[in-house]
Amino acid sequence: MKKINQASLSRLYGVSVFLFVLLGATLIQIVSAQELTYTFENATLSGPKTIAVNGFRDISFVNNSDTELDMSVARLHDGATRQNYISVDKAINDALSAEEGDARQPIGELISLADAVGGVHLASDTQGSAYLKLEPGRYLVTAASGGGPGDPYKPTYLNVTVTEGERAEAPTADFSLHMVDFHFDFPETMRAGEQLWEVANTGSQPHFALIFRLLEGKTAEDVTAWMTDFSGPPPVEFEGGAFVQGLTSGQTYYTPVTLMPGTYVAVCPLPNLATGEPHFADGMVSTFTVQ
Ligand SMILES: [Cu+2]
Repeated sequence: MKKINQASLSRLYGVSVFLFVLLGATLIQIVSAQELTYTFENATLSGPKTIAVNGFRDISFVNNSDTELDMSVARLHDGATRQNYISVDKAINDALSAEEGDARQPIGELISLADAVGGVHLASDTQGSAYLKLEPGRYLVTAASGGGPGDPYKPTYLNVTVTEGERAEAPTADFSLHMVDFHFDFPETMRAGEQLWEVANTGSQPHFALIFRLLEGKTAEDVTAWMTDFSGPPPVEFEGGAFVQGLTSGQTYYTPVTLMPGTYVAVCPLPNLATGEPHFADGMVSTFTVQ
């Protein structure tokens, strides 16, 4: 039997320390490589296709294009396919941009296929972030431009799988917004500057919020009248507004929002699944002051 002397022992020890350090460095790299960024560039959406996490994760979204973009995330239900989701997503946007379109049926189908868990709305060549709740399952990230009247909806989709990973806790929010059927619970006065909002859809229908700064002398009624056909000059200032992404029932996400002093109005224009009337006609319109 070969005799192990002091020198070979210490060499062995040196090698194991080296391997241990190398392993540690690799593990640290894997963990920090889980910085999640989805980028839309050259008509292509790219980003991590597998994520190991369970809970609220901070996700960055980058729009390296010359158009406004919605980047959103949906969790597919068991049995729902990418193709099901894509055709329903197209049907909703076709209906929303048509003159007399009725998006109620495809919205109902979407609810049965997937949970809308949040996202960001980005101007051209900008980036943003949001904390989204990710649990093991199959997801689709969508980057979409257009969608209004005379502006074709152009979506790009990316399949993402979330596997069981470290439990991620929710961040601490500065403000909590609840969207219900059919109301927003904004206080009368909000603080100017950047805040992290927790947004929860505690209603039964999908909701989102367009948040506009009112032009001097304009009212919420002017906004809802303008939004029925978008004719005439807008009663709002687009700069300094905010966009709360669509969430299906029971979903919560966290979004940074920066408001400047002024009077704001929040509206949800999605159709009431029972009547077809916009949610703002049923009361989903709030005015608040930012100072
Ligand atoms: Cu709504």
